[in-house]
Amino acid sequence: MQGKFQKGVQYNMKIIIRGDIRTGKSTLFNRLQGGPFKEEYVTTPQIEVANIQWKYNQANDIIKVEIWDVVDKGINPTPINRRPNLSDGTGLKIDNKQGPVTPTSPTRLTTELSPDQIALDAATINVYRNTHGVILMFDITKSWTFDYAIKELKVIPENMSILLLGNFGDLSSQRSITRSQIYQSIADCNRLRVTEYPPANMIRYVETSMLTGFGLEYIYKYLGIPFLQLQKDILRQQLELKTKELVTLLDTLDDSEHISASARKQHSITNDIRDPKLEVEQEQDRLELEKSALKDLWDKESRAISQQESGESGEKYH
Ligand SMILES: Nc1nc2c(ncn2[C@@H]2O[C@H](COP(=O)(O)OP(=O)(O)OP(=O)(O)O)[C@@H](O)[C@H]2O)c(=O)[nH]1
Ligand SMILES: [Mg+2]
Repeated sequence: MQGKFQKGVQYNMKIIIRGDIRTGKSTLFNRLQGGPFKEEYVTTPQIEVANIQWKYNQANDIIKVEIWDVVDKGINPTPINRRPNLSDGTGLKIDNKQGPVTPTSPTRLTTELSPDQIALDAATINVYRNTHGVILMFDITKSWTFDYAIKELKVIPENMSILLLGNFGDLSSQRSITRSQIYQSIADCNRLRVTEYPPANMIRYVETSMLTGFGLEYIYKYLGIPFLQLQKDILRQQLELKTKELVTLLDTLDDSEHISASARKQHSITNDIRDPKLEVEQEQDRLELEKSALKDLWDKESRAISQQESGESGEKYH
Protein backbone atom coordinates (compact mmCIF):
# COMPACT_ATOMS: atom_id res chain seq x y z
CA MET A 1 0.00 0.00 0.00
CA GLN A 2 2.77 2.38 1.02
CA GLY A 3 4.68 1.55 -2.16
CA LYS A 4 1.64 2.39 -4.22
CA PHE A 5 1.40 5.81 -2.61
CA GLN A 6 5.10 6.45 -3.03
CA LYS A 7 4.80 5.82 -6.77
CA GLY A 8 2.42 8.78 -7.10
CA VAL A 9 -0.17 9.63 -9.72
CA GLN A 10 0.46 9.73 -13.44
CA TYR A 11 -0.36 12.92 -15.34
CA ASN A 12 -0.27 13.64 -19.05
CA MET A 13 0.38 17.21 -20.01
CA LYS A 14 0.53 18.68 -23.51
CA ILE A 15 2.75 21.67 -24.22
CA ILE A 16 3.06 23.19 -27.65
CA ILE A 17 5.92 25.29 -29.01
CA ARG A 18 4.87 27.88 -31.57
CA GLY A 19 6.46 30.81 -33.28
CA ASP A 20 7.48 32.24 -36.60
CA ILE A 21 9.97 30.49 -38.85
CA ARG A 22 13.55 30.20 -37.57
CA THR A 23 12.85 31.46 -34.06
CA GLY A 24 14.44 28.45 -32.33
CA LYS A 25 11.42 26.17 -31.82
CA SER A 26 13.17 22.93 -32.80
CA THR A 27 16.28 23.91 -30.86
CA LEU A 28 14.17 24.29 -27.73
CA PHE A 29 12.33 21.06 -28.60
CA ASN A 30 15.67 19.24 -28.71
CA ARG A 31 17.04 21.01 -25.64
CA LEU A 32 14.00 19.94 -23.59
CA GLN A 33 14.80 16.36 -24.56
CA GLY A 34 18.32 16.83 -23.26
CA GLY A 35 19.94 17.35 -26.65
CA PRO A 36 22.79 19.80 -27.33
CA PHE A 37 22.60 23.08 -29.29
CA LYS A 38 23.02 22.52 -33.03
CA GLU A 39 24.20 25.36 -35.16
CA GLU A 40 23.01 23.78 -38.37
CA TYR A 41 19.57 24.97 -39.46
CA VAL A 42 17.12 22.35 -40.64
CA THR A 43 13.62 23.68 -41.16
CA THR A 44 11.01 21.39 -39.65
CA PRO A 45 8.83 19.90 -42.40
CA GLN A 46 5.85 18.98 -40.23
CA ILE A 47 4.70 18.84 -36.60
CA GLU A 48 6.94 16.73 -34.39
CA VAL A 49 5.96 15.29 -31.03
CA ALA A 50 8.17 14.03 -28.20
CA ASN A 51 7.51 12.81 -24.67
CA ILE A 52 9.64 13.84 -21.73
CA GLN A 53 9.41 12.96 -18.05
CA TRP A 54 9.18 15.98 -15.82
CA LYS A 55 9.11 16.36 -12.07
CA TYR A 56 7.17 18.90 -10.05
CA ASN A 57 9.24 19.82 -7.01
CA GLN A 58 10.11 16.63 -5.19
CA ALA A 59 6.70 15.01 -5.61
CA ASN A 60 6.46 11.35 -6.57
CA ASP A 61 3.95 12.01 -9.33
CA ILE A 62 4.94 10.82 -12.78
CA ILE A 63 4.37 13.66 -15.19
CA LYS A 64 4.54 12.80 -18.85
CA VAL A 65 4.93 15.94 -20.89
CA GLU A 66 4.03 15.70 -24.55
CA ILE A 67 5.84 18.45 -26.40
CA TRP A 68 4.78 19.55 -29.87
CA ASP A 69 7.10 21.39 -32.23
CA VAL A 70 4.40 23.09 -34.26
CA VAL A 71 4.83 23.88 -37.94
CA ASP A 72 2.39 26.36 -39.43
CA LYS A 73 2.63 25.25 -43.03
CA GLY A 74 4.01 21.79 -43.58
CA ILE A 75 6.39 20.62 -46.26
CA ASN A 76 5.99 16.99 -47.16
CA PRO A 77 7.34 16.04 -50.54
CA THR A 78 7.44 12.34 -49.56
CA PRO A 79 4.29 10.20 -49.79
CA ILE A 80 2.92 9.09 -46.39
CA ASN A 81 4.13 5.44 -46.66
CA ARG A 82 7.67 6.55 -47.50
CA ARG A 83 8.08 9.33 -44.94
CA PRO A 84 11.35 9.42 -43.04
CA ASN A 85 11.41 9.13 -39.27
CA LEU A 86 11.25 12.85 -38.56
CA SER A 87 12.71 12.59 -35.10
CA ASP A 88 16.01 11.25 -36.46
CA GLY A 89 16.89 14.69 -37.83
CA THR A 90 16.31 13.96 -41.54
CA GLY A 91 14.59 16.73 -43.39
CA LEU A 92 14.97 19.58 -45.78
CA LYS A 93 18.17 21.48 -45.07
CA ILE A 94 18.71 25.15 -45.58
CA ASP A 95 22.24 26.39 -45.12
CA ASN A 96 22.75 29.05 -42.43
CA LYS A 97 24.72 31.17 -44.88
CA GLN A 98 21.72 31.51 -47.20
CA GLY A 99 20.48 34.32 -44.97
CA PRO A 100 17.23 34.67 -43.07
CA VAL A 101 14.22 32.76 -44.27
CA THR A 102 11.26 35.10 -44.36
CA PRO A 103 7.87 34.00 -42.99
CA THR A 104 6.55 33.66 -46.51
CA SER A 105 9.27 31.27 -47.71
CA PRO A 106 7.52 27.91 -47.00
CA THR A 107 4.79 28.58 -49.56
CA ARG A 108 7.52 28.61 -52.21
CA LEU A 109 8.36 25.05 -51.20
CA THR A 110 4.83 23.72 -50.85
CA THR A 111 3.62 24.76 -54.32
CA GLU A 112 5.24 21.64 -55.80
CA LEU A 113 3.12 19.29 -53.65
CA SER A 114 0.26 17.17 -54.87
CA PRO A 115 -2.92 17.04 -52.73
CA ASP A 116 -2.10 13.56 -51.29
CA GLN A 117 1.19 14.83 -49.88
CA ILE A 118 -0.30 16.91 -47.09
CA ALA A 119 1.95 17.33 -44.07
CA LEU A 120 0.85 17.53 -40.45
CA ASP A 121 0.68 21.21 -39.63
CA ALA A 122 -1.31 23.85 -37.78
CA ALA A 123 -3.39 24.41 -40.90
CA THR A 124 -4.64 20.80 -40.91
CA ILE A 125 -5.12 20.16 -37.19
CA ASN A 126 -6.21 22.21 -34.22
CA VAL A 127 -2.98 22.26 -32.22
CA TYR A 128 -4.63 23.92 -29.23
CA ARG A 129 -6.92 20.96 -28.65
CA ASN A 130 -6.19 19.37 -25.23
CA THR A 131 -3.24 21.71 -24.78
CA HIS A 132 -2.25 22.82 -21.27
CA GLY A 133 0.48 25.31 -22.04
CA VAL A 134 1.86 27.28 -24.97
CA ILE A 135 5.48 28.33 -25.40
CA LEU A 136 5.47 31.09 -27.99
CA MET A 137 8.85 32.09 -29.39
CA PHE A 138 10.21 35.08 -31.26
CA ASP A 139 13.65 36.32 -32.21
CA ILE A 140 14.49 39.60 -30.45
CA THR A 141 16.58 40.63 -33.48
CA LYS A 142 13.72 40.23 -36.01
CA SER A 143 10.72 42.49 -35.43
CA TRP A 144 8.42 40.51 -37.77
CA THR A 145 8.76 37.46 -35.54
CA PHE A 146 7.49 39.60 -32.64
CA ASP A 147 4.54 40.77 -34.77
CA TYR A 148 3.77 37.13 -35.46
CA ALA A 149 3.82 36.37 -31.70
CA ILE A 150 1.50 39.25 -30.82
CA LYS A 151 -0.95 38.18 -33.54
CA GLU A 152 -0.90 34.62 -32.20
CA LEU A 153 -1.29 35.75 -28.57
CA LYS A 154 -4.70 37.13 -29.51
CA VAL A 155 -6.00 33.78 -30.77
CA ILE A 156 -4.67 31.43 -28.11
CA PRO A 157 -7.65 30.19 -26.05
CA GLU A 158 -8.00 32.33 -22.92
CA ASN A 159 -7.89 29.44 -20.45
CA MET A 160 -4.39 28.41 -21.58
CA SER A 161 -1.19 29.30 -19.86
CA ILE A 162 1.34 31.09 -22.10
CA LEU A 163 5.08 31.60 -21.86
CA LEU A 164 6.42 34.11 -24.36
CA LEU A 165 10.11 33.63 -25.13
CA GLY A 166 12.29 36.37 -26.56
CA ASN A 167 14.94 34.07 -27.99
CA PHE A 168 18.38 34.84 -29.43
CA GLY A 169 19.22 36.64 -26.19
CA ASP A 170 22.94 36.11 -26.94
CA LEU A 171 22.50 38.57 -29.81
CA SER A 172 20.95 41.30 -27.64
CA SER A 173 23.29 43.94 -29.13
CA GLN A 174 21.36 43.45 -32.39
CA ARG A 175 17.93 43.54 -30.82
CA SER A 176 15.22 45.28 -32.84
CA ILE A 177 12.40 45.20 -30.26
CA THR A 178 12.86 47.02 -26.97
CA ARG A 179 11.84 45.49 -23.67
CA SER A 180 9.34 48.29 -23.05
CA GLN A 181 7.66 47.56 -26.42
CA ILE A 182 7.41 43.92 -25.41
CA TYR A 183 6.02 44.62 -21.93
CA GLN A 184 3.51 47.12 -23.31
CA SER A 185 2.17 44.60 -25.83
CA ILE A 186 1.96 41.88 -23.18
CA ALA A 187 0.07 44.20 -20.82
CA ASP A 188 -2.43 44.96 -23.62
CA CYS A 189 -2.95 41.25 -24.31
CA ASN A 190 -3.17 40.35 -20.62
CA ARG A 191 -5.89 42.94 -20.13
CA LEU A 192 -8.02 40.99 -22.63
CA ARG A 193 -7.28 37.72 -20.82
CA VAL A 194 -8.64 38.82 -17.44
CA THR A 195 -11.65 36.55 -17.45
CA GLU A 196 -12.43 33.66 -15.14
CA TYR A 197 -9.04 31.95 -15.40
CA PRO A 198 -6.38 34.24 -13.90
CA PRO A 199 -3.71 34.09 -12.72
CA ALA A 200 -2.65 30.87 -14.50
CA ASN A 201 -3.58 32.16 -17.97
CA MET A 202 -1.66 35.45 -17.75
CA ILE A 203 1.16 35.80 -20.28
CA ARG A 204 4.64 35.46 -18.81
CA TYR A 205 7.73 36.74 -20.60
CA VAL A 206 11.36 35.74 -20.43
CA GLU A 207 14.41 36.23 -22.66
CA THR A 208 16.36 33.13 -23.57
CA SER A 209 19.28 31.90 -25.58
CA MET A 210 19.15 28.39 -26.92
CA LEU A 211 22.85 28.82 -27.72
CA THR A 212 24.00 29.47 -24.16
CA GLY A 213 21.12 27.68 -22.45
CA PHE A 214 20.10 30.87 -20.66
CA GLY A 215 16.46 30.68 -19.55
CA LEU A 216 16.11 26.91 -19.88
CA GLU A 217 15.79 26.53 -16.13
CA TYR A 218 13.03 29.12 -16.12
CA ILE A 219 11.16 27.18 -18.83
CA TYR A 220 11.52 23.99 -16.79
CA LYS A 221 10.07 25.75 -13.75
CA TYR A 222 7.33 27.39 -15.80
CA LEU A 223 5.91 23.93 -16.60
CA GLY A 224 4.65 23.97 -13.01
CA ILE A 225 1.96 26.49 -13.97
CA PRO A 226 0.12 24.38 -16.58
CA PHE A 227 0.77 21.36 -14.38
CA LEU A 228 -0.85 22.87 -11.27
CA GLN A 229 -3.73 24.08 -13.43
CA LEU A 230 -4.14 20.56 -14.82
CA GLN A 231 -4.01 19.08 -11.32
CA LYS A 232 -6.62 21.57 -10.11
CA ASP A 233 -8.95 20.69 -13.00
CA ILE A 234 -8.59 16.97 -12.33
CA LEU A 235 -9.25 17.44 -8.61
CA ARG A 236 -12.31 19.59 -9.34
CA GLN A 237 -13.70 16.92 -11.69
CA GLN A 238 -13.00 14.21 -9.11
CA LEU A 239 -14.74 16.22 -6.40
CA GLU A 240 -17.84 16.66 -8.57
CA LEU A 241 -17.83 12.96 -9.44
CA LYS A 242 -17.46 11.85 -5.83
CA THR A 243 -20.26 14.17 -4.68
CA LYS A 244 -22.56 12.68 -7.33
CA GLU A 245 -21.53 9.14 -6.34
CA LEU A 246 -22.22 9.90 -2.70
CA VAL A 247 -25.70 11.29 -3.40
CA THR A 248 -26.54 8.27 -5.60
CA LEU A 249 -25.34 5.85 -2.93
CA LEU A 250 -27.36 7.61 -0.22
CA ASP A 251 -30.42 7.48 -2.46
CA THR A 252 -29.93 3.79 -3.10
CA LEU A 253 -29.54 3.06 0.61
CA ASP A 254 -32.64 5.09 1.51
CA ASP A 255 -34.77 3.40 -1.14
CA SER A 256 -33.64 -0.16 -0.65
CA GLU A 257 -33.78 -0.33 3.12
CA HIS A 258 -37.33 1.08 3.64
CA ILE A 259 -35.98 3.85 5.78
CA SER A 260 -38.63 6.20 7.14
CA ALA A 261 -38.77 9.81 5.98
CA SER A 262 -37.60 11.06 9.37
CA ALA A 263 -34.61 8.71 9.32
CA ARG A 264 -33.83 9.85 5.76
CA LYS A 265 -33.97 13.41 7.00
CA GLN A 266 -31.64 12.49 9.82
CA HIS A 267 -29.24 10.83 7.37
CA SER A 268 -29.14 13.85 5.19
CA ILE A 269 -28.55 16.19 8.10
CA THR A 270 -25.73 14.08 9.49
CA ASN A 271 -24.10 13.78 6.07
CA ASP A 272 -24.55 17.49 5.41
CA ILE A 273 -25.44 16.88 1.80
CA ARG A 274 -28.21 18.45 -0.23
CA ASP A 275 -30.60 15.63 -0.91
CA PRO A 276 -33.02 16.63 -3.71
CA LYS A 277 -35.69 14.23 -2.44
CA LEU A 278 -35.45 15.65 1.04
CA GLU A 279 -35.61 19.18 -0.30
CA VAL A 280 -38.96 18.42 -1.98
CA GLU A 281 -40.28 16.87 1.23
CA GLN A 282 -39.09 19.86 3.24
CA GLU A 283 -40.85 22.20 0.85
CA GLN A 284 -44.06 20.14 1.19
CA ASP A 285 -43.75 20.25 5.01
CA ARG A 286 -43.30 24.01 4.85
CA LEU A 287 -46.42 24.40 2.67
CA GLU A 288 -48.40 22.18 5.03
CA LEU A 289 -47.33 24.33 7.98
CA GLU A 290 -48.26 27.52 6.12
CA LYS A 291 -51.62 26.05 5.20
CA SER A 292 -52.42 24.98 8.77
CA ALA A 293 -51.30 28.38 10.12
CA LEU A 294 -53.62 30.08 7.64
CA LYS A 295 -56.38 27.67 8.59
CA ASP A 296 -55.86 28.53 12.28
CA LEU A 297 -56.05 32.20 11.44
CA TRP A 298 -59.27 31.76 9.48
CA ASP A 299 -60.73 29.63 12.30
CA LYS A 300 -59.90 32.33 14.85
CA GLU A 301 -61.33 35.02 12.60
CA SER A 302 -64.56 33.17 11.93
CA ARG A 303 -64.92 32.39 15.65
CA ALA A 304 -64.47 36.08 16.45
CA ILE A 305 -67.00 37.05 13.78
CA SER A 306 -69.56 34.56 14.99
CA GLN A 307 -69.01 35.67 18.63
CA GLN A 308 -69.49 39.26 17.58
CA GLU A 309 -72.60 38.30 15.62
CA SER A 310 -74.08 36.34 18.54
CA GLY A 311 -73.30 39.21 20.90
CA GLU A 312 -74.95 41.67 18.62
CA SER A 313 -78.01 39.43 18.16
CA GLY A 314 -78.14 38.85 21.96
CA GLU A 315 -78.22 42.55 22.48
CA LYS A 316 -81.00 42.73 19.95
CA TYR A 317 -83.16 39.99 21.37
CA HIS A 318 -82.62 40.46 25.06
N1 LIG B 1 22.63 32.43 -31.76
C1 LIG B 1 21.53 31.73 -31.56
N2 LIG B 1 21.13 30.85 -32.49
C2 LIG B 1 19.99 30.17 -32.25
C3 LIG B 1 19.26 30.31 -31.07
N3 LIG B 1 18.19 29.48 -31.13
C4 LIG B 1 18.26 28.85 -32.29
N4 LIG B 1 19.36 29.25 -32.99
C5 LIG B 1 19.74 28.85 -34.35
O1 LIG B 1 18.75 29.37 -35.21
C6 LIG B 1 18.48 28.49 -36.28
C7 LIG B 1 17.01 28.16 -36.30
O2 LIG B 1 16.68 27.37 -35.18
P1 LIG B 1 15.51 26.29 -35.22
O3 LIG B 1 15.38 25.75 -33.87
O4 LIG B 1 15.71 25.33 -36.31
O5 LIG B 1 14.28 27.23 -35.57
P2 LIG B 1 12.79 26.80 -35.88
O6 LIG B 1 11.92 27.84 -35.29
O7 LIG B 1 12.54 25.41 -35.47
O8 LIG B 1 12.74 26.91 -37.45
P3 LIG B 1 11.63 26.32 -38.44
O9 LIG B 1 11.43 24.89 -38.14
O10 LIG B 1 12.15 26.55 -39.80
O11 LIG B 1 10.39 27.14 -38.20
C8 LIG B 1 19.38 27.29 -36.05
O12 LIG B 1 20.54 27.48 -36.85
C9 LIG B 1 19.76 27.36 -34.59
O13 LIG B 1 21.03 26.83 -34.34
C10 LIG B 1 19.72 31.24 -30.08
O14 LIG B 1 19.15 31.45 -29.03
N5 LIG B 1 20.87 31.91 -30.40
MG1 LIG C 1 11.90 23.80 -36.57
